[in-house]
Amino acid sequence: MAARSSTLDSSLDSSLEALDQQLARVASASMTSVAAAVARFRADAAALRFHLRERGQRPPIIAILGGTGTGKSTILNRLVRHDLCAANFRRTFTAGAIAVTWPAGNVPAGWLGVEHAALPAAQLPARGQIDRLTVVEFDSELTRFATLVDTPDLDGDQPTHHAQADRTFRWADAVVFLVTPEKYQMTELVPYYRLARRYAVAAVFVMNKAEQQAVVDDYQARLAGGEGGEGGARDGANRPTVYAVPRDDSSFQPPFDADLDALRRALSALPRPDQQAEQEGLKHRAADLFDRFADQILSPLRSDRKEIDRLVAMLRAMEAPPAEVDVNPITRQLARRLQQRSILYLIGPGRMLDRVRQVPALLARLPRTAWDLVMRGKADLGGDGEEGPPREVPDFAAILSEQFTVVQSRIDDVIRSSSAGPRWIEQDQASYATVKIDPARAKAIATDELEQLRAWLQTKWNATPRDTALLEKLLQYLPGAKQLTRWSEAAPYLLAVVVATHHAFFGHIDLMILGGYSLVAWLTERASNEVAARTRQANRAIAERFARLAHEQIDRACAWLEQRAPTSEALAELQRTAETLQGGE
Ligand SMILES: Nc1nc2c(ncn2[C@@H]2O[C@H](COP(=O)(O)OP(=O)(O)OP(=O)(O)O)[C@@H](O)[C@H]2O)c(=O)[nH]1
Ligand SMILES: [Mg+2]
Repeated sequence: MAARSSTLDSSLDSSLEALDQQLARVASASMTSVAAAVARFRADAAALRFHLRERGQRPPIIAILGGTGTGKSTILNRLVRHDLCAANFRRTFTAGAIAVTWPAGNVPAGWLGVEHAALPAAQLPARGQIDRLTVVEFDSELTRFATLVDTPDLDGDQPTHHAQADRTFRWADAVVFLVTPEKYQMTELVPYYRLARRYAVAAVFVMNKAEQQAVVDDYQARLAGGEGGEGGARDGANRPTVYAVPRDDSSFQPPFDADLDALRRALSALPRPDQQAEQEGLKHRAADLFDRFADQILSPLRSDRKEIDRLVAMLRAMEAPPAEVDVNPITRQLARRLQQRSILYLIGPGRMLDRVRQVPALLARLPRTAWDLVMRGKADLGGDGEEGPPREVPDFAAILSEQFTVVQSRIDDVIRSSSAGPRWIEQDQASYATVKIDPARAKAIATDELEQLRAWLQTKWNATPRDTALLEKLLQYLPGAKQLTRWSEAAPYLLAVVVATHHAFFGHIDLMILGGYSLVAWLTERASNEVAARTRQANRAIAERFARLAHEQIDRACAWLEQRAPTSEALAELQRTAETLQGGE
């Protein structure tokens, strides 16, 4: 067995270890499309690493594989002449691998890559548990020379059972394939016949519940690669022995060299495949692992990565200003949106002047009215008939939050309209939901900035001395407004602005913070650079904060996308490591 420590084996072993660690590092749980393939690869790689290790004097571990109800548990009990495994007419009964061994140390620690659980005698017979190895310590003439493993069925409607049985196959040193006259043609076993040959795993064929030799012979012929073309365990001339165990109520007697006693003897003295065949088998396992790695892990992750890079670029482009223009497209859209909204309330320059002419009547009620408006948010504007029913005021907070939702749905559209996006979302809905920032944060930007502007205006309002000269200036644009001068002490130009801000001035024209048609701009250009500057500042602050929030939202979407596959560098590294698996080919 010196070959077990050959350079090939140790380099394979370190390749597998490196690949396993890399996979553990880069293939996070969020890469749901390959999660199953990764888990399976890592499990099979662990099995191969087990086979690369020196077996020493340990008896072979023999897995009993077959369809449900073929009698795997029953046969094991008959082989050791004791009811250790629970047999049941109910189908797909055994739920996890059960190792019957003597002494317990003959099942190496870590075998099967699952937790081991020793079953006390009081809890027999064993039924097994998913993802766990039940270990039954039992001394018998057979267990001194072989460890037997009962497995769940390979063909029931329980996929988890199949997975448990498949894993046992990967870890076993030898296999007993158990069929019945009803089931010996089942296709589920065929790939395992092939793999057992390919991996140089000793295979023993048994027909349970046999009633006539002809059926046993037919099974043997199939195995030999005759009709049915099942890949054959041996060539036609050299047919494998098929052991037969008669159905309980049958009078059929199998030949003495192929009955239950013969099977027990054969399993007690199972020859190991020769060294060269064993080495070939290991190489084949490595090659199959590599192929599976390339097809089921690397290649899907590569195409996912490509898609991620494309989508991230699209999302980034949403906020990248075109060359030479220093405007974030997202805020530009917001500005346009606010303007469109506000435009509903715009009455055009001509109409505006008409309204201005009505101002004296309105201002006659100032500053009381204005103060009420500013401080309490409402006031009786009096029925001068012209106002009609008060129109709805643009709700800037709502517009910002809506516009933010627009940004979010544009992001969502980019992801969903991609080829992989819907699959990623479907597979990880919970995490996708956490990507979205609460639009209330956009709302808060408007509320906050307008509040700051209002507070600033109010401070100015309260400031002394009142700037009567400026009001005069303002009022000179208002035909017939001279009479207003007597209000000037209490109503500086700021009042006009504040009143405009609070819809009292021109009906319900709002302060159009953003957009070109700004009432504030109209007033302030003529009245106060200071107010204009402060208003523009609020304007900028809203745009900047909105852009930052949108950027954060895009960042989060990109980060979520990035988690769907490793980076290109990590994939290249995985590929390089995986290729070393082929070293022995
Ligand atoms: N008549 C008869 N019944 C048998 C024979 N061998 C097994 N059985 C019965 O077939 C049923 C299934 O046997 P099990 O040993 O539980 O079969 P299994 O392959 O372990 O089934 P799963 O654990 O579901 O995969 C049980 O009711 C057994 O008693 C036999 O040789 N003759
Ligand atoms: Mg069973």
